[in-house]
Amino acid sequence: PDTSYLNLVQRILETGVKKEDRTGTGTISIFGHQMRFDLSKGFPLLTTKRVPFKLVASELLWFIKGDTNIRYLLQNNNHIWDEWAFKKWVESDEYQGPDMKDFGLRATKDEDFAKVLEEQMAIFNEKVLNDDRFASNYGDLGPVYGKQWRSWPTSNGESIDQLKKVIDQIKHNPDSRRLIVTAWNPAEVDDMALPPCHAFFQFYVADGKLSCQLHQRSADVFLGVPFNIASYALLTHLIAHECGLEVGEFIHSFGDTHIYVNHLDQVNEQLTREPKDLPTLKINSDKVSIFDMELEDITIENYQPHPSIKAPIAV
Ligand code: THF
Repeated sequence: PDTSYLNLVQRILETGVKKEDRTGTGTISIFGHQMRFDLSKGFPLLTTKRVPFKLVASELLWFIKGDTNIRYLLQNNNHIWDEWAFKKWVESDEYQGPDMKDFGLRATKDEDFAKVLEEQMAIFNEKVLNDDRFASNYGDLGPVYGKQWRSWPTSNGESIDQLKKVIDQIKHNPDSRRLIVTAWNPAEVDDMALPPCHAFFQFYVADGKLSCQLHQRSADVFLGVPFNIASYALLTHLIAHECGLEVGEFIHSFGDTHIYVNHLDQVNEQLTREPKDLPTLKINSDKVSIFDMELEDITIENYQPHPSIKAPIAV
């Protein structure tokens, strides 16, 4: 069940190199890795710590909608993108509050500052939720995943709905070797709050089964990767459901694969835990199109993981 994930963690601890990074936190890193998950054998949600599946699902539905504004996430009590919107806000001319330079790193080292940050983020979130003008100016992360998946801009002013097209191709041209969606748009990377980490994915249909392979350029193995595995497994299930296919494999390929140095106690704790049976995914069979799916249509059953393990996110 969690074995391939725990093997990845082990491999980084044993062979990784110490490497500084953009966030100033420091990582242990390897370059290049691949994991395979047979989706017919259970849903790959880690069992050696609790992964909040509702947050995975609401983030994926947000991508599928083509949304790039965190307001939808906040409405669903999902805070995994808050820091990146907040960063754009505190770097803007309109922000007049206390100095927030390097807030992510400072909050892990200074408790008083962490309180001030928490207050400022609460004020920010409240405004994104309730003030339309503020939300459209500062709740938006720029042309991130949702925009590239659903409306990649072309040079003649039109746009390409990559997700709709790929589903259409899976239905009508399943042997195609071009079943691709890319979020990595070189022309727009500089306008994004964060350039895409899970950047490029491809589908494959054989024996009535749908498989998906992702290339992830940068992977935060403790906090991000458990979400990323579950997110693409869910996407593969949803598309297979719409196309009348069974699920095959999810293949997760990585570039810079790292453990932040302030997650080392957490991964060592996790390595001592015995994996449990995988849960199963249930999709509301009254709905067909992934574009009609809502949070309550997607549920996870028989999930009895070990307790969650907290860790600070690097910004
Ligand atoms: N930045 C970094 N440093 N790591 C990432 O994994 C990451 N992402 C997204 C964007 N930037 C990133 C955001 N995804 C959590 C999980 C996924 C995230 C961001 C944060 C997280 O903190 N998870 C907690 C639970 C959080 C909660 O309950 O609110 C956990 O314990 O799993 C990767 O795409």
